[in-house]
Amino acid sequence: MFKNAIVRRPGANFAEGLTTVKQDAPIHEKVLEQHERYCEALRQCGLSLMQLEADPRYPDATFVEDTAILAERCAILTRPGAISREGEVAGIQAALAQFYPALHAIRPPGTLDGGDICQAGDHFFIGISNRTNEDGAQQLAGLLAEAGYTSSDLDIRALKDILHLKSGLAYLGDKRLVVIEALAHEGVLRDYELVRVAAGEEYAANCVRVNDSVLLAAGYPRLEKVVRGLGYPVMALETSEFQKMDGGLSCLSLRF
Ligand code: CIR
Repeated sequence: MFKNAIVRRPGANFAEGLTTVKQDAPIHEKVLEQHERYCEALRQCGLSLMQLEADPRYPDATFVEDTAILAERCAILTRPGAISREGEVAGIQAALAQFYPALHAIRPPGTLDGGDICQAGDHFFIGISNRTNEDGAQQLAGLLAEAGYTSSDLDIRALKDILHLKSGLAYLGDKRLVVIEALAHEGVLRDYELVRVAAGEEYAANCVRVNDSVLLAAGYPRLEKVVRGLGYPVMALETSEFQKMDGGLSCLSLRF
């Protein structure tokens, strides 16, 4: 069960963040509205929210998930793989200090984005991507092992359509993973029940189980039906403006 979440308001320069999506720029009013709905959904799931102010130095800073790995038995500050995002970690460190007495950190030359880390109970999948390098993955595996967690790596560098591992993989609980077809054949996933995302709905794979509910991007009816059919209450949320910046639902909060 999660009790808390940290979010950061999107700044006025949100549209200046990194993106590979060739679409119109996000509309600021809609960004704020979608972010507010997201915060409301987390509250409805029973979480207490720490809402950090926008930080204009870092247009991507609303994607707080990338800055830390939070588990019951350990907390680790990351070292984001994009240089423009490195400075985001200091602000999160300050926010986390009141919740975690000890914070570990990924050190150079390691890089690691939280979006590449998928926790499945006591096991963690670590994506090696254009943001998370092998050194960062190894450091994380070591820190997790010290805290009694196991982990396995998944190399996603050849998958051009996803930025982070969690762009294509989510843990629903109950030994069940939501997965895009391109990852479904990975050996390390073989002990799990796989909920495969239909072609054309890949973006929705980045869903988030929060306590009893699943937050799902709105507009992906096939996955929504399957997840509801498995018995999870679904909260469908508009994400169009975050999608324009390569972001999804999980990136917008740190839940713990
Ligand atoms: C970036 O490229 O870093 C941001 N524009 C999007 C980060 C999305 N984060 C995530 O999937 N965890």
